[in-house]
Amino acid sequence: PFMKNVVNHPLFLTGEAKTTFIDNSPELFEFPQEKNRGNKLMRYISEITINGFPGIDTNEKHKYQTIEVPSFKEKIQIPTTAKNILDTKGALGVNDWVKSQEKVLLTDTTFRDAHQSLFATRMRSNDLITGAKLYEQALPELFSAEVWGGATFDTAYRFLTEDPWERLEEMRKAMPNTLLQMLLRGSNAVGYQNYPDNVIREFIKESAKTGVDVFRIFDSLNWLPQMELSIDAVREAGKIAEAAICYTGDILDPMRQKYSLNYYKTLAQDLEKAGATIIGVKDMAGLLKPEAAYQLISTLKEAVDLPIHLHTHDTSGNGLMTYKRAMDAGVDIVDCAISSMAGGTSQPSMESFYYATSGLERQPSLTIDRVRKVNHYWADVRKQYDMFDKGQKSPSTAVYQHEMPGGQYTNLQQQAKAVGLGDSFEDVEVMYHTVNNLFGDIIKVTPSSKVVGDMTLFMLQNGLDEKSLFEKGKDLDFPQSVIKFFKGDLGQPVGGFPKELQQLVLKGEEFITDRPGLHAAPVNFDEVRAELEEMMGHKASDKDVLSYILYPKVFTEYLEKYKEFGVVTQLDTPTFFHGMETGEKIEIVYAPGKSIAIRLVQIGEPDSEGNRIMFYRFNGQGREIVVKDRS
Ligand code: 3PY
Ligand code: ZN
Repeated sequence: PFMKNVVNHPLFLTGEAKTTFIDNSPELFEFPQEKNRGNKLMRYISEITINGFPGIDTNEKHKYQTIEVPSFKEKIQIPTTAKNILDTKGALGVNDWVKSQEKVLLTDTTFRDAHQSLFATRMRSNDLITGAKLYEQALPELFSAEVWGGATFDTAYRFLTEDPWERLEEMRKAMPNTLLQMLLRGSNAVGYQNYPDNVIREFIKESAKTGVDVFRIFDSLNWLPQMELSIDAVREAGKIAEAAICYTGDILDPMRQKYSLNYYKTLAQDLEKAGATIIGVKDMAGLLKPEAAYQLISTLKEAVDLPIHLHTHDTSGNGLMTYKRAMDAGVDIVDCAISSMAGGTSQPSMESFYYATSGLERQPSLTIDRVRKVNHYWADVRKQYDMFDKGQKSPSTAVYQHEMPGGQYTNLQQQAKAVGLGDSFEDVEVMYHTVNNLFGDIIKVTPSSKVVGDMTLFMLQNGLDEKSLFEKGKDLDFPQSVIKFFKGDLGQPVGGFPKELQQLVLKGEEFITDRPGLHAAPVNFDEVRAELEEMMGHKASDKDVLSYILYPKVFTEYLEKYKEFGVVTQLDTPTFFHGMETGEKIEIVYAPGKSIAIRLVQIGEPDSEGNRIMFYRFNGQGREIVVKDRS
C-alpha cells in the first residue's frame, strides 16, 4: 500500500516531489486498514455525538476525568491458588482444598454481578480488563472472580457492541492464576428461555475451553430437571459444577413455609446426588436474614458433604450480618464486591467484611492495602457510568416485600423508563409483589423474574389490578414471556401453576409438565453455520454460531453495528457513551504500540435532509464524516 500511495501522490505525479516529500506527507503511512478503522470509529463518534447513546438523556462529557490505573512495583509471591489446584488436581481436588481451609474464602463479583446490579450491566470490557490485570498482584487470595454469564452476555452485544467471548478470552489472559466463574442459568444458558440440550452442551464446552473454571448453575424455578444436564456437561469438561439453590421467602416466618428449611435441605441433597462439586446458595434478592443464614448453612453443612458457597445482595443493608452468621455456621466461601462497587443492590463490601471479621480465626485473607488501591480504580470507573447508576442510594428493607433480585433492579428500571413508567418505580415494586402472589409465590430470578417484571409493566401500562385482570383477561394479549412461562417452557414452579390464571393466559393453548428439553429438537449446527456464513459473508467461528443460536436477533444486530462501526471496545468510556466535544482530541491505542489520534474540529449545520458534516483531524489529516441528525 505504501508504494502505491507514493506513486499516485499528486506531488509525485507532477514531478514536484522533493527529498522532504515523505516527511511532510504523513498520509503516505496511513495504511488502508488503519484508515478503515479510523473512518468507522469516526462514524461511531459522529453518531453518538449528534444523536446520543440510547437511554442517556444528558451529555456532560467534560465532567468525566481520566482514570488512574494503579501499579504494583514490588511484586508479591503468589500463593497456591484454587486455580492452580484445579489445573493440577481437578475439580475434586478443589473440593478437598476448600474443605481443608480454615479461613473463609472470597469470590469477587465486581466484574459481573456488581455492575449488573448497580448499573444495568453496562460496564465495558475495556474497564473490566484493565481492572482484571491488577488482580494477580492485589487479590491473589481470592477463591474465584465472577466475570461472565448472567446478563453480561447479551448486554455486551446489545448495548456495548462487544463480543462477550472476546471479553472472556481477555479475562483469562489477565487472570491466569484465579478461578474464573460464570453464572449459568441451567437449561436457559445465558438467555431468557429454554434451549435444546445439544446447545447447552456445546455452550458449556466452549465456555470451559475459553476460560470458565467454575460454573454456578441454577434454575429460575429451582427445578432439578433443568439443571442436571448442565451439571453433567460441566463435569465432563473437567470444571467445577457449583449447583446453586435459589433462596426465596423466609425460613424464619412460620406463616411462609412454602420454601422451608427442609425444602432447601432436600434440594441440596438432590444436587449432591446429581453430581455437584460445590453447593451454591444464591440469595439473589438479599432475603436471607442473619439468623436464617445461620440455620440454613448449619443445616446444609450437616446434610451434604460439599463446600457451601453463599451469595447475597446487600439491598436491605443486612448483608454483612448475614455473612457473619453464615461464617459462624461454617460457610466455606462468600461473594463480595470490592467496596466502591458494593452495597445496595450489589454484594456486600469485601473490605468491610475483612475488617468486620478482625479478631476471628476465620477472617478471610486479603492484602488489604493493595485491595484499597484497586478499589480506587473501581471507584473512578464507576463514576463514568453514573447515567445508568440510578439505583437505590441507601439500604431498602422494601426488598423483603417486593423480593426483586438485585441483578434485575436497575435493568427493570431501564425497561420501565423505556415504556414511560420511569417516574413511578415504587408502583413497579408494589405491582411486582402483587404479580408474584398472582403467580403463586414463585422463585424469582432470571428468567422467571423477567416474566414477573414483564407482567408487572403490562399490568401498570394497562391500568390493571388483580380484580380487573380476571375480568378483562380473556380479551388481553399477554406478553410472550408470560405465555411461555404458563406453557411450562421454563419448567415447573414449586407447587405447580395457579390454574385459573394459567387458563386465562393460555386461552386453550397446550402446556407441558415435563422437561422442555424433551420437546426441543436438537439444533443442526452445520445448517446454522451455513446460514450464518451466508449472512456474514465469511467464515463463522463456533462461538459466533452459538451466539447466533442463543440470540439470533441480538447477534444479527450486533453484526450490523460491527460492520458499520468496527471495533469500538478500545474507545475510552466517556467517548463511547457521549461522543466528542468540538476541539477535543482523543487517542485510541488499538494494539500494543499502535494508536490513532482523532480530533473533532467542527460540527457542520444540518442540510435540508438533516445531514451534518463532521470535520475531523485523523492522525493529523483532515477527514469529513456525514451523519444524519435524527433530532
Ligand atoms: C442472572 O441470571 O443474570 C442473575 O443475576 C440472577 O441473579
Ligand atoms: Zn446475584
